[in-house]
Amino acid sequence: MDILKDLEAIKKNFETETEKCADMKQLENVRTAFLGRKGELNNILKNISSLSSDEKRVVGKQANTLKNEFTARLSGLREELMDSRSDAETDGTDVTLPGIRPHLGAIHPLTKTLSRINNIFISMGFRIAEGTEIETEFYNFEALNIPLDHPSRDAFDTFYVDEKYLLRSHTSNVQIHVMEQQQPPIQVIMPGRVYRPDAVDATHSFMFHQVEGLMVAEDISFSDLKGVLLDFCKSMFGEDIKMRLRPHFFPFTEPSAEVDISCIMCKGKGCRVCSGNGWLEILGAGMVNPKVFEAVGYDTGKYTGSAIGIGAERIAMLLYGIEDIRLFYENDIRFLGQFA
Ligand code: 2NL
Repeated sequence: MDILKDLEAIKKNFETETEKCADMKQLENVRTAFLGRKGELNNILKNISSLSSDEKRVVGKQANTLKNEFTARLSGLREELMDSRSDAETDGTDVTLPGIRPHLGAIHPLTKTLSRINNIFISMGFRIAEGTEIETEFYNFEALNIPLDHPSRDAFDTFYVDEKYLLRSHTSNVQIHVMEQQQPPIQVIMPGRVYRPDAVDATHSFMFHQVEGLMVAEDISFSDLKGVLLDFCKSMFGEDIKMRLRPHFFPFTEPSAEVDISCIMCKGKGCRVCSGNGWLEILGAGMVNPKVFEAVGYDTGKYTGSAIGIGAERIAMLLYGIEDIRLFYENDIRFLGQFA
């Protein structure tokens, strides 16, 4: 039967052609030439109708066997070619290697703390005010009842840019500008950098961040201040925190207090963090000294106010258990990476 000889020839031909296959493109050409719709095998089967049914069975069977053989051979060849693909074809890239993780950044612990502080006050109705870090002596000292000859000025006397300007030692300068520009009621916070002539050690820095708060209206009382402080402490450190006020002196407030919370580590029992006494000092506050209102031209018979000064680094150190303030500013990736 001629047709079986033809099939035999096709098989030989297929073997020769596959032997010569060196890449995927040639392999694809061989596949279409032999197995494609217009390929060699289909060509044979086209003429099958002229055969007797016995012959049809034999030829059909043989053609099917070849089709399976060819398919198996081609897929084997495909695997071989994949494995031996040259660097030129693959671009020298080993796509099976694990990927390189991108380096993800994170928010600085101090920035996180500042946003939390800001958000707590915003939730109580405070607005944020900002000012400049370079300021005149009037806004940084005189308006805040810290006259040139007053001994408390020493603690704040800071870096002078020239005769007239200096780096602010608190963000209170912003409050003065706000009060000059608008009448009460006022409810603002001022976050920002401040500078003090402190020797640098684990808990002191010549630059740190403050959030000051100011409330002024016709009948602001000390209990209003206490309510705001307690709300802040609980939002920051947890509902079961305890708070106490100790009398203190600030030139810009009278009376003034330092605010302590029950130790967040030992819950007041006494430990290394609270030096054994169960309390942690976290901020200062008081009723605005009428001298400050006089400096901005407010009617001291009509208005009272309260003010708060928070050191952001102090809060962040307590929250995250950071024992050296200098770590905030050194940009050491081993430190910063711990807050990702
Ligand atoms: C602290 C204490 C404080 C203020 C800041 C203030 C501002 C105006 C009027 C009155 Cl305009 N007071 N600020 C009041 C009490 C304490 O800071 O230890 N800060 C780190």
